[in-house]
Amino acid sequence: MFSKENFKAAFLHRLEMLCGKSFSESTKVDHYQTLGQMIREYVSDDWITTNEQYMATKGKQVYYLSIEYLLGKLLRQNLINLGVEQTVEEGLKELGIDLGELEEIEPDAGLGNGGLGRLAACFLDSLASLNLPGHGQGIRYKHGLFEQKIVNGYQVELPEQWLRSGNVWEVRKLDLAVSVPFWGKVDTKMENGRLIFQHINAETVTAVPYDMPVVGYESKTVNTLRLWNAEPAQFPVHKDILKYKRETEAISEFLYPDDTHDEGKILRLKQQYFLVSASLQSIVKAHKKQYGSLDKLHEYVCIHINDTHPVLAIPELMRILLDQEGFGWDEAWHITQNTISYTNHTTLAEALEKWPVRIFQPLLPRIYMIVEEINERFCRKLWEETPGDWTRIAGLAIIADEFVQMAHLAIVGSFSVNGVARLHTEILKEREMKPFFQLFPEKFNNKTNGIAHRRWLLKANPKLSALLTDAIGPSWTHSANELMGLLKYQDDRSFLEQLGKIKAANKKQLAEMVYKQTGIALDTRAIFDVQVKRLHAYKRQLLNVLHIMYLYNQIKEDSSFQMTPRVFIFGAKASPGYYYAKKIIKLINSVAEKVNNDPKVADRLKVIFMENYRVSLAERIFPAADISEQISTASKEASGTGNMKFMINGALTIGTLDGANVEIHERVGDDNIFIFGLTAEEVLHYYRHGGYESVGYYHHDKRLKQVIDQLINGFFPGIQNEYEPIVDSLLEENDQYFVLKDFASYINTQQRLGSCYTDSLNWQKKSLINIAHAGYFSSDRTIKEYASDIWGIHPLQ
Ligand code: 26Q
Repeated sequence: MFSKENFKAAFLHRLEMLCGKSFSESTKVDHYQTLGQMIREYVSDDWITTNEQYMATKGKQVYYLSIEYLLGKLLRQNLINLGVEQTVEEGLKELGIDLGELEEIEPDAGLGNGGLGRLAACFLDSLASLNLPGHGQGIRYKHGLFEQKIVNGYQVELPEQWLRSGNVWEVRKLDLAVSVPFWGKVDTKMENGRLIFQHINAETVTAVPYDMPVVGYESKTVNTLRLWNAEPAQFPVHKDILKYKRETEAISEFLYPDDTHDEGKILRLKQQYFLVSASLQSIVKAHKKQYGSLDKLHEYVCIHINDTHPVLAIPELMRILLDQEGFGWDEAWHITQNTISYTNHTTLAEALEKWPVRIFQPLLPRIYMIVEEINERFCRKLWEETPGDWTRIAGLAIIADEFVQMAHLAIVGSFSVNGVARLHTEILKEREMKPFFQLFPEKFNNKTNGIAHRRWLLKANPKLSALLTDAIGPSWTHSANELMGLLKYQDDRSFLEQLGKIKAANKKQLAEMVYKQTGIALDTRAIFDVQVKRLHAYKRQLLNVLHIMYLYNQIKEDSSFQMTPRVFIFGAKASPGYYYAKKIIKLINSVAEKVNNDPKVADRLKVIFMENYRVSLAERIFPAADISEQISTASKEASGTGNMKFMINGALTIGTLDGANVEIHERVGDDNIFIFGLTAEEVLHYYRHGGYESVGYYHHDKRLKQVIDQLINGFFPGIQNEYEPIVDSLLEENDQYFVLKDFASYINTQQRLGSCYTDSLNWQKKSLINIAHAGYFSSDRTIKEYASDIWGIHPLQ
């Protein structure tokens, strides 16, 4: 069927057709484009068939709405999922082409900031691989998350350009374009005794879908990721055409590079409504074409909103049902509430979205009216329950103090609200969303996050994957739980040694890359201790840095000090406007410079900051890690998913009992993870009682006093006031994230971990136990839970 010889002939033929050159004149870029086209063509039959089957079987389908998809590269993953990786790799090799080099040409699709966007990408993989009818909808940002350069230790942001040479995976579908209205006003009139609402004088934007195939792993299913592009309408009615064109195109120009702070920028709200309105129009159109009306929409369609960013799906669906389809309020509300489900990804107050009415109302006048009506009916209900209790009602209201509370709208307008790890869901129910939980206990549920193990293990770590398949057979690629079969090797010396050799080989590969980029040579016998994630105060990269400074001081001052050699690796982007996060990046680089240039510590310490952390870099880092740093202030990290990617690659976690770390700990047991620090309950207790006295810790712990003083006493050559804000955050502002409080516990645990590492066989056993238990954290498990408990969708046979 798909033989190597056929592939080679087809490839050469296609190359000539596409590039109009002979093979000898062609470039790597030509080869990449050619291969990409071939794959897309190879997929297209199954893509069409999948859609036809969804139509024919009339099963329920889910649409996942997300403002972010952090896809990374697609070439090799698609080849793997289609089961042709080996044939293609060998065929290309015979033509003198290295598949690895073609992979380098593909830019990362970086349409997301971090965890939330990557989760959406992992979910798409699992949906298709499980033959589930689930599609994604998002925005086709012209520029994904900024590219990070480090200049003189500081982060500098450059615009990302993933579409520069086109995108081989997408199909533009102009015939499916829809228009999205902004501004203008709402006109009311009576028609046949009914009040009719019309949005007039609107400025409309054309939303053009670009569809990307989502190929299931060794399955015939090809689902769709639909990304919307904003374009000027064909016949704009606008005074200033250039201004209109500029403003229109701006909607899908940039991804907002912030993963927490809700800045309340109008363009962000435009993006959200643009995504929602275009998606709903296309969903409704398809549904009506098949079923004629929307009265049973909720029986055939589920619309899932990834955080509150697409929450306008609720009033938008109401608008369609009321204004276009002529439903009465109660029926429209019934359909809407039973169609929408919602995931919360945070409890950080500053990340909870709220929009000022003065921005919302003029931009989306009809949508605002509907939100007002939803709010009024909801508040009336509250009033009937507790008449006169205005404090309660104001606390729950969707619109209060001239702000629209997006999370409140999401909870009231959906049938399911879920958190992303057990602890996170409990905190939502018991604290952050407690009054809502009391109102709607049946809506709340937990869905612990997961990762696409076929990307983060099978693709990212081919050596380990081959060993696993040798040991337990290939079925783990479909059913990650099969990894438990590894446990029978936990005392098999030769197996553990092989595991160790693979880790060493992966570390060597990473070290080579680091050497090429920085000229710094790493000792691969050292512990590779890694913290890669967005930079945020609550994630406490600072705690990690202070520990490194402490180690440095010990080596310098105490000639008898013993430690296992360490390489500390960081990767992190800071939101461009996040002053404090940028300071921490500079600090990491200052520490790196100090440490890496001091011959006295050279045999024991190295610090590496890897520029431009992104999906494709992550795929090289996780397989090479010995230690996974998951050290957020307990209660702050909703789940974390990097923790799972490290675990499945055999790294051991040092972490707090936060997010999904709690569930990792529960599975691997005390002996196979390094837990330290305050618990979530303790942290929340301190917050309720006004925090703790950080200054006392500074004065009473010499080690701590020394490293904090070094931030401002000239320890870093040529740097004077740079780190004053960090010191202030720890002492003047009373250390909101408990860095000082957890310091002693952290360094003790690090010390214990270091000794533990020297018993290599025992370490490999712990590593094996982690890999074996990581199967639970496959997004296949997560998606099966969403499918059965929330969405009510079933696999295609
Ligand atoms: C909101 C309004 C305006 C501008 C930006 C935003 C915005 C954008 C992105 C707010 C939040 C995000 C992303 C949040 C995120 O990534 N959260 C992470 O989600 C992961 C998947 O559930 C969890 O594992 C992490 O714990 C959580 O931090």
